Amino acid sequence: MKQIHFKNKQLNLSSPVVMGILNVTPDSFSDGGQHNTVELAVKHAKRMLEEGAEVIDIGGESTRPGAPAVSLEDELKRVIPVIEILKRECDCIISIDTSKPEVMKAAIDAGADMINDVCGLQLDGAKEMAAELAVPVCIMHMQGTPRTMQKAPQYEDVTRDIIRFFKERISACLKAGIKREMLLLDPGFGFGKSVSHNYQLLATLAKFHELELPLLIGLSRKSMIGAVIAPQSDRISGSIAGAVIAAMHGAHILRVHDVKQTKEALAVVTATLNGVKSD
Ligand code: 7PJ
Repeated sequence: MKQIHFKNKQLNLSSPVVMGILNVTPDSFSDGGQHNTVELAVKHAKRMLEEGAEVIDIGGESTRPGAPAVSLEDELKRVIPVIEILKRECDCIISIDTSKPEVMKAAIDAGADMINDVCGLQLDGAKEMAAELAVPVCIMHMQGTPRTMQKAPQYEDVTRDIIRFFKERISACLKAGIKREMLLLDPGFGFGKSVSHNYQLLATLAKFHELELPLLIGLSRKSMIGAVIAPQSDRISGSIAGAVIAAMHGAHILRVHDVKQTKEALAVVTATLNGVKSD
């Protein structure tokens, strides 16, 4: 049975798990003020936990295409108070969505359980910090940087190219002292990929199982969903379809905004996968 071991908790991956997205950026909770932002963020996290999220992924840096960089100080100011309160008040797994080694350390010290790095531990000092912190860490693939990634993404074969990238990152991480069982992989939907790359990736997701590591998938409300439905759609049903397809291909953790709807859809996936097992 596949499990992720945190410092003082475990996560069972025998059926797909929901990670709720908690963006702690001034624009995500519209009224701006610092105290209010923290309070509303905590409230939103608690709601996602009630709806069945098992992991809360806290991010203080917008990685949307073209988004401005956030200073270390601002990122810390946004995420650390939220982590401290959730740690104290909730029994959940807290993931810190960051690429900066200083934020990784401060977040884990404040009570976060795992690291989610969209830069795949490629910034200076990041893999060494992850090794020192010795917590589970998700390595995501991105072609280019958030500022440039959507310009002209190019692959020979998107899935094979990303598998090759993961093999290289896995060995760099092992060399830096990270244990293999601490690693999770994410192909990074929307990060330096055209709509067609994203759907090729989704269709062939099961190929990533050759790496024998847990797969985390995020496609919630992304432009790949918007691209194939009416432009004014809220993208919720499309995102759920994406989560269901990913889970049917064996994705272990689904990173989503709409926890309640995704949980219901995944209950049907789990029942189906159990049906396959007992056939
Ligand atoms: C992802 C992420 C993703 C992981 C973001 C958004 C953009 N982390 N952080 N995977 N996306 N691991 O949510 O639209 O796909 S930020």
